[in-house]
Formats: sequence, C-alpha cells, structure tokens
Amino acid sequence: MSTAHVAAAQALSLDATSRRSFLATGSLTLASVAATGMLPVFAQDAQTQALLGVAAQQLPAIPAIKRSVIIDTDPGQDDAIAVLFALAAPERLDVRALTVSVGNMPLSITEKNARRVRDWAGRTDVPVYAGYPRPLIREPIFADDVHGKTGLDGPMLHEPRGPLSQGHAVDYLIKTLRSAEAGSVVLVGLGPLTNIAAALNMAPDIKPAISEVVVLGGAWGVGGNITPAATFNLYADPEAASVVFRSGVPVTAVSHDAARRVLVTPERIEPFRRLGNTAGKVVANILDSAMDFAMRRRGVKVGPMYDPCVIAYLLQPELFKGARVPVDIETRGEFTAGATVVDFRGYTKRKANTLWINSVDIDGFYGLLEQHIARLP
Ligand SMILES: [Ca+2]
Repeated sequence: MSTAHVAAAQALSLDATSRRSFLATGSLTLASVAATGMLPVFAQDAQTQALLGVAAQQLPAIPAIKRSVIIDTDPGQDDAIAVLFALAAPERLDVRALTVSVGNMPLSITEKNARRVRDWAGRTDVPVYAGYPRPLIREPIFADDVHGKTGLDGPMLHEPRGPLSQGHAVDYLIKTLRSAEAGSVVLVGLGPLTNIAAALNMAPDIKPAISEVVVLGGAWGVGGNITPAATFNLYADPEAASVVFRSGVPVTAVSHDAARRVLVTPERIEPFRRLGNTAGKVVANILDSAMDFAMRRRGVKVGPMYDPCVIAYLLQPELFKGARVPVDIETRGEFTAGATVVDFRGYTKRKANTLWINSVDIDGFYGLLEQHIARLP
C-alpha cells in the first residue's frame, strides 16, 4: 500500500463524519496530515496543475468495513449485473433496499426486473420500492433499442417471487435517511436521478445522513451515449441530476470516461458462463444480448459495461483514478441537455462538488466482478 493509501485509509477509518469530510474536501485535514506525516491524496506537481488543471489520481483503498447502501436503479441489463454484484458482497455492502426509477424502460417494467434480479441473487429479503413513474419535468425517454422490450433481454425472465414493498421509493428514502446516523448511508444512482433528487428536495434534512451519492453517468472525454454531449441517465432527467450535483452532498460520478472503456467482448463473457451457477449464466446471457445489439449498432461484438463499475468503485476504489472538481449539469442547452460540464481548470471558481472518476483498471474490474458473481446461487 502506498503512503497515500495508508494516509487515506487512516482518514477513512476514523469515523463517519471524518470520512464524509474527506469525500467533501478531497484531502486529509491538516490535523490528520500532521498526525500521519503524509501528504494529501490529491496533491500534484505545479506544471501539471498549470497546464492541464486538476490531475486524476489513483483513489485510496478503503478499510474492508461494511457500509449501508441503497441502490436506485432502472433495470436495465447493466443494472441487473450491478445489483447482482452488490448483493454478492454482503460482508461489505449492506444493501438496504432497491429503489426503482423510470429509465431504461417504464417503471412497471423496471420494478419487475428489480424483483427478478433479487431472486437470481437468492435475496428476496431485500425490499424493492417503486419510485417516480416519470422525470421531474420532462417526458420520459426509454432505451428499449439497447435493453430490449423487456428491459432485460438475454436471460429467461420468470414471474418475480416476491411482491413490491408498500410505499413510494422517495418516502422510503426519506424515512430511512432520517433515522440513520450522520454519514452512514451511501446512495447509489444507476438510473436517472429523479428519486434521489425528489428526496433531497422534499427533505433537505436527510443530507447529513448521506456519506456519498455515487452516480453512474457523465462524460467529458468520451462524449455521450444518448446525444453527442450527454449520457443516458443524466439526459433522461437533467433537472434531477442538477439537484443532486448541487445538493452539497458529496457526489462521486463514475463517468463514462472510465466506464465506457470497460469493454465487453465474447472473450470477456466466457468466464461467467463457465462459473456454472445461475448468476453466471444470467450475466453471460445478458452480455450475449448486449453483443447482439453491438453487432446491429456497430457491426462488431464489442460494447461498454456501465453500471457494475459503480459497485467495483464501492468495493475497491483503488482500481480507479479520479479528481475532485466542480461539475455542473446543463439543463438548458439546445444540443447539450444533461451534459456534465467538468471544470478541471478552475474557470468557474466554484468549490469542487464531485469526485470525477475517469479511469479504471479493466482487468482488475473483471477479476472483482467474476469473483463476486461466482459466490451467488
Ligand atoms: Ca441503469
């Protein structure tokens, strides 16, 4: 472990408030630097600072403690793999609930898919709450061209074994976060951010309980996947994304700059099929379907793996590089709605609100995913 990792691990192991402060400031406090004799994690040389702005740094490892997580999701093929991944790490991630948003498909389909995914993981104990059936302001858009009419093409789809939980996802989020200790819950946003934004708007008093909102989305270097400028999750509800990024809660954006480079190919799929368990087969069948889409769209069997990158970040952040930067969401652009405007060079003079992740160790990611999918039924 590097000295930076040790320092960060010490900072992160202090207590919930200190960890939240680390995420918010991107550096250790002077007191902790003095105590450990180590430099802040995101320090960099002056030339890089002057020419390119903030440089991405390898993220520190974190102690293997168990964290409380609520996953907001719109399954969705890559969502399904991400949720399986998270449910396969119960010693690290206490998945309190799945809250479901409209997104890849209408809510009636995404909530049903969420219940199927928990069945595949053998985890009918994880409640599933349905949230907003539409974005805050705009008309919904769907991604059935990618995920199929079922939202989850590939595996055999069964009738979900357990019911939807009573109550609205936003009410669940507010109630749960109100009774949680400060900085004790990670919110994961794998779909449009409508539910999370609505909860933050309705009950700003829940903010201290949230240690971090980890969002799959945004792009700066690689462009969007729904328009040239924007990524699906943020384009589908730019106003909601703006609420979340401006909320003051520490945001981590696992951007497409990183996630779009985690390529799926037939060679990457085979190890999952060979695992021999149900979950491995489900993952392989989902990715086979994604390869069929890739053939139709690009004429070549290669496609990106998005949502599972967020779970890898939660389990092993040292597989990623990122930087603390100010990020704004475009809500009014004629061609750029939902785009992430990332200020690496300090033009906006705004305080950094986002840990922007733009690089990933791809082999490390696949190793971690495979190891976890292998643990499932
Ligand atoms: Ca998703």
